[in-house]
Amino acid sequence: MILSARSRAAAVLAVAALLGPAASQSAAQPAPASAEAPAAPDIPLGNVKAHLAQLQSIATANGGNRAHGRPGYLASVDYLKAKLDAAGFTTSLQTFTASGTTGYNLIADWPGGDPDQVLMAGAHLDSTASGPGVNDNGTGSAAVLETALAVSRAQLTPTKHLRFGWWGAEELGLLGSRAYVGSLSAAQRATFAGYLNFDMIGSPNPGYFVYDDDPAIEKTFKDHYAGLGIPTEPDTEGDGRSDHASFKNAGIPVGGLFTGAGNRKTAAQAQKWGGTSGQPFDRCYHSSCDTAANIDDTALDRNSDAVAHAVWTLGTSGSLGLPS
Ligand code: DPN
Ligand code: CA
Ligand code: ZN
Repeated sequence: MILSARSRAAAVLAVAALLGPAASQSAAQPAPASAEAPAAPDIPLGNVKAHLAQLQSIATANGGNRAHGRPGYLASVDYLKAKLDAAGFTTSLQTFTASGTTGYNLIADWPGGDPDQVLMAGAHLDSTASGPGVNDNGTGSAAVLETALAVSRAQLTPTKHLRFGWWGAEELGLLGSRAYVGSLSAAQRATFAGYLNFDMIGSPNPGYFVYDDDPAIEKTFKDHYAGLGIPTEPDTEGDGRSDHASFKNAGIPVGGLFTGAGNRKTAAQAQKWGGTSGQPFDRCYHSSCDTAANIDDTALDRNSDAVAHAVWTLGTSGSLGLPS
């Protein structure tokens, strides 16, 4: 039987009540290490939006964008790195060259976990040169950051080794993630249990798309949404078009979430998700109006919680696969 942490606590109390005071002390002992995973936290939307406000300010102060090779990109890296360093992560900057300019990936490792089972969550941090890129991809970047900070707040002791990554130059063709995966030896690649990608997860006319890729990862997201009564669809618009492709090409299991880009929401999708049929999921995709106003808060909140759910569920399960 699978119980949530809350219902497990209730069950322990109920058993203790039946057995009386003598038994209640042993029933309250800490659960053995083999017990089910700890429940994921509810990621505070306000924290995620505060990161988006900072990324918007960085773009505004740097010519309106956070693109590869522009000052707004490195300022974005600096903002995230300071938060992660303060939270106890081991961070590193990986450099690569793209379009004759230095690019940067930010990598943050949470100490502990099995080094031969790495679970990585990532997002591209660069915008296009056309705008601030708050939905694409401030949202994925902020949700992954806030999940990492939640790991620190919980002082999580996962079974897997947790790594978080923010990629440069995705908008030039997945170049940062390709450089990262290319820098790994075959032995290092073999340590990856999975890579979770988040690119555009707060689109203003949102859909709820789950990458139809590694079945165990996909199931983790779909079960989460099914439990909330929110219908999902496989991602057809974004398939292979973001940084997960770099990992998949190396044989690493991948999954992720997406709320839609330039494609238009159908009538059937508007029926199940609300919003406006016949209009793009993100009418500001790759344009100057992809600002802090270009966000659906409910989608961003739900997807941020789903990021944390997947990191907790997959990161604290006992094997390469899912808990049964
Ligand atoms: N690759 C994304 C971009 O940054 O433009 C667009 C995209 C993201 C498409 C996710 C599909 C899925
Ligand atoms: Ca939340
Ligand atoms: Zn993107």
